[in-house]
Amino acid sequence: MIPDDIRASDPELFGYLDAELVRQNTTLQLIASENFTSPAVMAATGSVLTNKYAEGYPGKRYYGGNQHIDQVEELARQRVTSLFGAEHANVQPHAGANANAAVYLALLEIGDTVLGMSLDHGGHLTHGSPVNFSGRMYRFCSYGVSESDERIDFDQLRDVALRERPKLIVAGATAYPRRIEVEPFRAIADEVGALLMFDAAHIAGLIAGGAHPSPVALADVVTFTTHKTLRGPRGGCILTKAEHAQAIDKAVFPGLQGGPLEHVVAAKAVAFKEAAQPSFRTYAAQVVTNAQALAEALAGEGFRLISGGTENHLMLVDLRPFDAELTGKQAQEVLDRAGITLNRNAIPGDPRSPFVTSGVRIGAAAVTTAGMGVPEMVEIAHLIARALRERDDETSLDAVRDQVGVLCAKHTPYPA
Ligand code: DSN
Repeated sequence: MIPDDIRASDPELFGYLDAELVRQNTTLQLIASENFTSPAVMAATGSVLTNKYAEGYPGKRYYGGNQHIDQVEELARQRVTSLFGAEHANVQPHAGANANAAVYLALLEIGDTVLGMSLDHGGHLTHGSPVNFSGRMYRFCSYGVSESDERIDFDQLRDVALRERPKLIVAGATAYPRRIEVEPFRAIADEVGALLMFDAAHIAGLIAGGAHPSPVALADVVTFTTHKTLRGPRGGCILTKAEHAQAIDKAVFPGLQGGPLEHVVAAKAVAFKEAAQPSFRTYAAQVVTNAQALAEALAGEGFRLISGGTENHLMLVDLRPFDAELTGKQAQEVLDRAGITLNRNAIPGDPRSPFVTSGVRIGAAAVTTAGMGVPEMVEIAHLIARALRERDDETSLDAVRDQVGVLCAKHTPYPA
């Protein structure tokens, strides 16, 4: 993918990029927040737009020479508002964390109370973790999943909201395998007079593709990343009601960020167009079908699925019924050796530390992009189980890695 003359100009650096391409093409990518972008998205990301400063917004820039940049950013805004049926969009956040920070900056004062999902039940660092700016600058309280069904506990959420009277409620998660309906969040927010932000980072592609319900009509603000199920470049985006548009734009720039990454904004525009195609609806539905097939096959191998399964692109796997001694950390390391990439993840009520964990998180978005379907999901479950069961036997791990190679050779994301 890298032209020979460019590779020759810096063999050391481009050698690493070549090696990463081989890794992505020949091993299984099951990290739930990753995907494979199209060559068009990568072409925009690697374009001349990386050279341009464009602080401000279309028509209101602090630098000259932005006539084409304005067209690019306006196109991105139009495409994303049309894709999600939103009143206003800010496409400049460099990442999901920046998008969330900008919303807090726009809607809150330092020290205001916010209610978000706790990190150890599937929330995100920016939903109030004490080690994150969110938990240090705002008074976060949290809700989680219920012990009985491991789904969001709306009774608890309402109790906490009534007691703490948050100014903002944050819906959304990074490790939650069920659909998140916006209606109960809206009802509780209205009851306590709170604003509602929906962090759709993980499921934006499922929403765009019609596989999940959209929170856009009922949430005051929706944030998301463009590189997970939405399959665009790494970056963030904010959709908002018109009444918050000015505050959100001011919070992103000049409040939080300097010059926007317009090459990434261009790549976002490409991804928004791709996500509006009928084929993306087929993709989003297949992601959910594949995740469910993988979850079912893993259950058949003796793993326990948090909440009993999945309704989105990811699953959280409790390793303990499969092998009480096996930690998430060990599983991640063993599977890496076998060519299967995923991440350890705390499960609700995990007795082990977040660095060790009793679970792993698995996503189907990237392997679905690579063209895999239900039969491959069943095979992947067998390969995961075999690698973990026979983890002390290097010959077995080599055999699994060979089978992974065969699978990836049939479904290569970036063929030569
Ligand atoms: N790091 C992302 C994830 O893996 O879910 C969230 O920011």
